[in-house]
Amino acid sequence: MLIKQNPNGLDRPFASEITPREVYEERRKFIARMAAGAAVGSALWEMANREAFAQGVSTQNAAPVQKLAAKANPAFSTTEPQTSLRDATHYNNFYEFGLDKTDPAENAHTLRTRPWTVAIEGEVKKPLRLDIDSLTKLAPLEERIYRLRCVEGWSMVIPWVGYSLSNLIKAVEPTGNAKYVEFTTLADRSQMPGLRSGVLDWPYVEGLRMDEAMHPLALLTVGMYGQVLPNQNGAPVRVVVPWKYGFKSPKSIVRIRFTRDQPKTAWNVSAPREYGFYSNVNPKVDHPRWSQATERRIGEDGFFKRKRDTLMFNGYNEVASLYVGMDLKRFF
Ligand SMILES: Nc1nc2c(c(=O)[nH]1)N[C@H]1C(S)=C(S)[C@@H](COP(=O)(O)O)O[C@H]1N2
Ligand SMILES: [Mo]
Repeated sequence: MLIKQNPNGLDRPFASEITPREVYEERRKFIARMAAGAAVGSALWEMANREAFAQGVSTQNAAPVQKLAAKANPAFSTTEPQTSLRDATHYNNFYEFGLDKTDPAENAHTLRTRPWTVAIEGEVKKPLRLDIDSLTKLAPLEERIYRLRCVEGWSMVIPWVGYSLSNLIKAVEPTGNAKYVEFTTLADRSQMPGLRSGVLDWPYVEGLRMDEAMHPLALLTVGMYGQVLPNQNGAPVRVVVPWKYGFKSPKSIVRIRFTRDQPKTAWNVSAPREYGFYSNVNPKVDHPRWSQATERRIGEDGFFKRKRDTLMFNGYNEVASLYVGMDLKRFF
């Protein structure tokens, strides 16, 4: 998120050279603290691994892989080659587990995804508190292969599992005052070592305008690659909004609130000049510190591989009607 693209034109950025100083310092503090806890942590981790071995499950992740059946939805899917599961689960942004791309895969095993309750409240006639199983069963699960583009200038193609967020919205019957939807994600220091970093005001909050949230492409997501979501990808429930930058897809959601006023979103609060409320993918509106015209597809990063052109709305032109008459340079 805060990492600038490599100014020397090579594909791979060198974090120490290009990371803003405050982030770099936060990261060093974080690493130092992690190292201090490592002696205890690694002993525990080894015990957990031994237990996992005994039970015959993967040692990569504390949780065994759980399959999740879903019907393919080709009408909502790209036919572009998919990013490998390995890349999609080892190159992540989930700052609650650290600032480096490999931190979530290493650290997110401490996230407890059960029991898990999501509160749906605010300007609604029928507020709901749903446990993760009821939430998963609220509508038939679909597999949708979406492009997701990070504001940092890389993208992936991932087969997500979930259903249109609109199903959940209709179930709670929003009042006429509901103009926006706010998503609040888990912020628990006992599970999330990254909360010690002051890089964002926790909890991580995101938001959408009602018509954006109602758009059928907006996906309430509980799985990927035919499995329940791995912790580092936002278990047990996240939202994926494929026409917006990746940070508009909040992970590990605990509250969905309907509001009259535009929600205060974490990235917008931290750097309002850099991250707007809308944050639609737009190759013509550069980030103040780098161009947004092109992107690197994860997995295609060879020395000779050309970058791809970034597409307006990440190629999801069907959402253009939501923004008719809006100056997208102003509402970035
Ligand atoms: N709670 C939470 N959600 C988050 C983030 C985060 O740091 N915390 N990072 C965002 C960013 S910047 C991106 S690009 C995507 C990355 O999703 P992925 O790791 O599943 O590809 O998650 C988004 N959702
Ligand atoms: Mo991102």
